[in-house]
Amino acid sequence: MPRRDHIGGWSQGLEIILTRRALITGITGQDGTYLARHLLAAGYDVYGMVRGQNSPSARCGRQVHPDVRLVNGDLMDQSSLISAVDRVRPDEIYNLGALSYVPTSWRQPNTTAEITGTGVVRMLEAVRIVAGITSSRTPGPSRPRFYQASSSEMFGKVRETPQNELTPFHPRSPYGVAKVFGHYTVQNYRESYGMYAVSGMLFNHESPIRGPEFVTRKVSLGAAAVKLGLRDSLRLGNLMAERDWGFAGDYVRGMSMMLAQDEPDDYVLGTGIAHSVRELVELAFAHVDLDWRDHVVLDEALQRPAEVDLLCADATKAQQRLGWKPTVYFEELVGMMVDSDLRLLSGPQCSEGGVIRELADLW
Ligand code: NAP
Ligand code: G4F
Repeated sequence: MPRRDHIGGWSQGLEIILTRRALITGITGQDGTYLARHLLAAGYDVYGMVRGQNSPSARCGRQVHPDVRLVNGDLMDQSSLISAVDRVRPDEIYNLGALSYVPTSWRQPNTTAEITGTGVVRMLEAVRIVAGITSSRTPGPSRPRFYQASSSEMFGKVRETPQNELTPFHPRSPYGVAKVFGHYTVQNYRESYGMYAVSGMLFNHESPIRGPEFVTRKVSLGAAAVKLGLRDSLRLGNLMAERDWGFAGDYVRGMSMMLAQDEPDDYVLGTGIAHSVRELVELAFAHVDLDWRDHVVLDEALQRPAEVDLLCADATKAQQRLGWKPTVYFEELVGMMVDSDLRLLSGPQCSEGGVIRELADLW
């Protein structure tokens, strides 16, 4: 049943009843895909921003949901963002676009700062300018709601465990630094302009469509590839690092819950349970009846210049105020990912060799 509502403010109070409209940056990514599905099922008109001919995902042929309408825009380019927001006039904006792979951020720190950090200012400015929000702290009739994809990477070298909304930041990578900048920018626009802008401080969340460079997917693909005899080994870096891994489908539900509150605020989302990379590998290989020690090769080159040793969420605030809680935990998640990759690597795509070749380059 489509959810219908008064148009948030773009109509300047006209009593027109319209379907709510969401604009998602990062629509081609994991979270963009899950969020689009979630909002479409809730009856939203969903618009996704794509980088047009510059999009690596478009070149790789990643599909966006057919019911999502596409608009062009690049977080590096202010004018394109103003045009996109002006064209869509969204009630809700989800800024998920980022250079999100942590190791790349050391190789491209300036680009990371531009996309993952300053990109947040550009999106907020686009919304502010198109909505006609001035320096007055009294919000006008036009009050679109803005979600920023903040990250547990901001906690970095953690000052306490578990981490909550008040835990101090100590980012360990150019990516983490850029996310801290974006996070404080959202807070500042809320305080300066009365904008409805929130940050979700999300811990690692994964799925069968997670990018193959991230460790969970690298391991699920690796275990499936070894089981099917497509490879003998998997090269990995630091097995001691611990993360709080949850399921992406649960986290996009949390994003939408944050924008449904009367007042804007920031929330941590995570399962509250940390596991090591070693446990991840052990579980994934055991799932296909293999012993990881026969196949995993440690590679010094995959160690990071500065590591985040342990992340573990305290999501009490989200549980109490939003009523959010995860439905999928580590063991089920890993099994789901390995099973999906067994199907993927056994399927026709793989006889073409495309997926495996792409992975061989990454590994
Ligand atoms: P992802 O799969 O890496 O997707 C990143 C998206 O950003 C892609 O759609 C990419 O588009 C887009 N993008 C990159 N550069 C852009 C630019 N210049 N302009 C516009 N879009 C651009 O990331 P994800 O896992 O879905 O994560 C979504 C967001 O949540 C990111 O901001 C990430 O940093 C943050 N986050 C993720 C996690 C997690 O565990 N997944 C946890 C905390 C926070 P192309 O297809 O054009 O490259
Ligand atoms: O899967 P990862 O690359 O994720 P990381 O660095 O935690 O970042 C992800 O989660 C963040 C939220 O905390 C997001 F903000 C960010 O955008 C991204 O989605 O690495 C996880 C851990 C690291 O400690 C890494 O050193 O796995 C360790 N690891 C060990 N071997 C490896 C590998 N990581 C990767 N990617 N590849 C390896 O071979």
